[in-house]
Amino acid sequence: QFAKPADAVKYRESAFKLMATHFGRINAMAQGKVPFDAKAAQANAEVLSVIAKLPWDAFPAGSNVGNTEAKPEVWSQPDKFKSGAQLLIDNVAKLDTAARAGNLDQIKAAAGEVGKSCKACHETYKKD
Ligand code: ASC
Repeated sequence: QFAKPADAVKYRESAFKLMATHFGRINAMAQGKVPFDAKAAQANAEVLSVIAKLPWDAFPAGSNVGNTEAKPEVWSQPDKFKSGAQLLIDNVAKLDTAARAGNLDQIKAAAGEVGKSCKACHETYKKD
């Protein structure tokens, strides 16, 4: 799928970067830092739902290379890593549902859970 291990690193970093961008826009509304815009929340959640599925196939064996921020635990605890990824995907789906409904209270709750999913994996699988 990737010609070189470094291509996988670049791909997953790009996906995480986009995830942070689109989640950040929703989270700013959820946290009251910018005014709630239902249409923008919905558009960003739709994109986020797709992006949240992308990074996980970009951790092939042998791609713990270069200046990757991934810890070796990604490859030594693959089942736990996968279930953490799935939890994020599920929580993002709930955020998408809340955003489609245009319900800010639901968006706040769901965004909180998404943030927790990000953080939980970072603690184990990402270098600081
Ligand atoms: C974000 C972002 C993360 C997570 C994390 C949650 O918006 O860029 O990496 O949330 O900070 O704790």
